[in-house]
Amino acid sequence: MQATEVRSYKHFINGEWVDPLDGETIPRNNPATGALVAEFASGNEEDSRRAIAAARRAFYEGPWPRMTGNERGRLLYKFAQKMREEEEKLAIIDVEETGKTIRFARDDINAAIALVEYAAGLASQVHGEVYSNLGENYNATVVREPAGVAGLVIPWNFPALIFCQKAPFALAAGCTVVVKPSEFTSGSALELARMAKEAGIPDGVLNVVTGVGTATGQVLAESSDVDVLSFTGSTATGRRVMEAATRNLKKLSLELGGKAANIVFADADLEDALDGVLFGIYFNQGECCVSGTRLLVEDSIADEFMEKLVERAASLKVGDPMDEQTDIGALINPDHMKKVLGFIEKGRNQGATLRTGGERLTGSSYDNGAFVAPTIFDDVRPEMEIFQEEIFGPVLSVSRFRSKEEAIEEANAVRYGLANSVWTKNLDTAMLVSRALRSGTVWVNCTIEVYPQTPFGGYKESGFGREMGRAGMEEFTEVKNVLYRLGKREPFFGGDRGPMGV
Ligand code: TXE
Repeated sequence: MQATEVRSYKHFINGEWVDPLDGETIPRNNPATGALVAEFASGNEEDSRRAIAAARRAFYEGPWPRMTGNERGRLLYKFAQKMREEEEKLAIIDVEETGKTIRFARDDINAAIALVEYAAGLASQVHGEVYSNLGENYNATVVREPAGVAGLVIPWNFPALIFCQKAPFALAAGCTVVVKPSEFTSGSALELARMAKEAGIPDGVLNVVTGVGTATGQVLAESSDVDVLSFTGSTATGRRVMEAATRNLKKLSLELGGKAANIVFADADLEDALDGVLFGIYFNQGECCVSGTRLLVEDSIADEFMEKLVERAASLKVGDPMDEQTDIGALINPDHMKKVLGFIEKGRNQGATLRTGGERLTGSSYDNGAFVAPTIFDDVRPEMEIFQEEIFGPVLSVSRFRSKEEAIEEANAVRYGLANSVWTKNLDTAMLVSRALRSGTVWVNCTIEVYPQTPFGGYKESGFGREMGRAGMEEFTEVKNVLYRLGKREPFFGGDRGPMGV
């Protein structure tokens, strides 16, 4: 099933492949087979500083921030075309390094390309405001400027996709960037950097430094030469990043954990809801920040709904991620699998009812991989850990509700607020519930659908700041007000002009 030989990468700094200063590498084994698939440079703090210095130089001295928006957009389009030419390669790299299925990896790459294309269009649309109503002697131009050097820290669950939720938006704004991908899944980020260079994006504009987060990523958060940091990862690491970012009070956006609920009302199209709930939890092995890890189902239909759900979950095909028919691939690594199995154990011990799954899959085709059976717990109460904590695996926690108010209260009874989904055909219910949900995204009669145009981010401990859409690009800008005084200044002392000029 391995499509390529072992890939060996260095850092990508200032348009060149650069050896890590320590000469150390990080091996990556395919989590589905255990086979070695890649080796990444194990960067240290100084490697990170070199990448930041290259981005800083490219920002102060290079052409990128000085180009017209159209010119930047044209190069981003070329970058998207390069990605299209190598989309299968990118998909296979993400499969081999994450354990996700090829079917979904292809979707990821398609979506990633669409993000670059959208950001290319945005590049020519960055604009500000002019106030010409401040009296005849004044003109205020409120401009959006590139924020400077952007540090982008990427997790392992959607390596190419999350890269493209951030990098092209920062580039469209005119920033130069240093990307720190996950140490487990750095391959596609490095290939993307190469493609960006081939597309004509100038050296130093897009740098990738690899290694463990506590060395390379931490320096991006701390460095006074990084002006804006966009981080996606766990809430615990997000807290550390936020503390480190106080060093130069950099602009920060954090996309952290989630505990999304699918809320199914009795008046929903139950076939659609069933499909959405299954997709919501088992897509990408449940390793999404927006995975529908909780199901809140209206009591009057719960028994029947659960019966069908359990049957459908048990029939999903778990296994070889390169098999086009596979529904659920491998978890990212054995340690993470242990963590997921630990949550399953807690669910059992805390009194939830295990309806299906609940174990690691074993047997010849599974033994070398991190495969967990699609799992469903019924009778889950808000005080249980499986209701509250981000499991990041194929584990669904089901609770029942009797009224809209109860559904809203339970959906909001977690510290996260990234996304939720509502399934109902009643317009009043749809609007009322979606307004009351404390999350950055609410899907109504759909789930985990993300478009380049629409902003994405969290409430509560899911973080702050937005990715994608115009708001996602604006995260990488600073707003500057330039006030022009025309003609002769009226004296302040000795005149009758107030300090505010109004
Ligand atoms: O995440 P980390 P991990 C959740 C999920 C998962 C848990 C742990 O629940 O089980 O996080 O995963 C870099 N300064 N999510 O340990 O540590 C790190 O190298 C700067 C949710 O992999 O948050 C990687 O590139 N950077 C999430 C990135 O941060 C640091 C997706 C994320 O790693 C750093 C993935 C530091 N001190 C996991 N330490 C989502 N929101 O989608 C690490 N990193």
